[in-house]
Amino acid sequence: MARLILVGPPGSGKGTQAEKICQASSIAHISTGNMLREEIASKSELGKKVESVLASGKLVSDEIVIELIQERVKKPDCKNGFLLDGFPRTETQADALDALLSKSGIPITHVIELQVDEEDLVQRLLNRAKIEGRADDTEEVIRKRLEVFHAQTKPVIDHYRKLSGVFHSIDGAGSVDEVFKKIEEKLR
Ligand code: B4P
Repeated sequence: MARLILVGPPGSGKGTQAEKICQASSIAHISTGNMLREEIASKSELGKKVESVLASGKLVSDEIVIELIQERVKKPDCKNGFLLDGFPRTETQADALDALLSKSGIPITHVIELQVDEEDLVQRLLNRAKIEGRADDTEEVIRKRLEVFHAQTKPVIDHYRKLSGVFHSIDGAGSVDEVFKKIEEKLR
């Protein structure tokens, strides 16, 4: 049973690859970004609270995101395995995940890192802005998200890097299918 974490900077292809992986292996796709955007779209209390945070490129509080994950992994579709996309993003979130998984005796099987040149990341997200118009895909906010990634998420990835046999770093340049092929090889 696969339990994956997909890590990388904004625009590295996490959401894109997560959908392909989950479809191919019938595991649940857990994207904290999507969950937060759904809350915003439904105008829930939580959505109202986090809308300006997402639009600014900063991170939503650990407390909110950890609670979302704790509830989400209990759902029946996670029984066959799951892929975490965009979580954990801080050391506090990583500690909470460790505690949650060790309590349930279900260790992570793979951590996949996607590496992409920084200017390519900005270009990808600016291209997406033209198609989807996401509030956080302006150049100023994209740069802020990259800054937040380096300050808060990079240390989390460096922590997982030490897990030999579990951690795999993948070159995220190239077409979506080329990158997916490289991930599939690691998952085999
Ligand atoms: P996310 O939704 O996780 O946004 P993201 O990091 O930009 O990744 P996304 O999955 O959307 O993009 P992808 O790289 O696939 O987070 C958004 C916000 O939510 C955060 O800033 C934060 O405020 C909040 N949040 C989420 N999780 C949180 C947490 N745990 N704690 C606190 N706050 C949290 O794709 C980008 C673009 O590149 C797409 O247009 C795609 O088509 C393109 N692309 C992908 N692969 C490509 C390729 N190989 N070649 C060319 N283009 C490619």
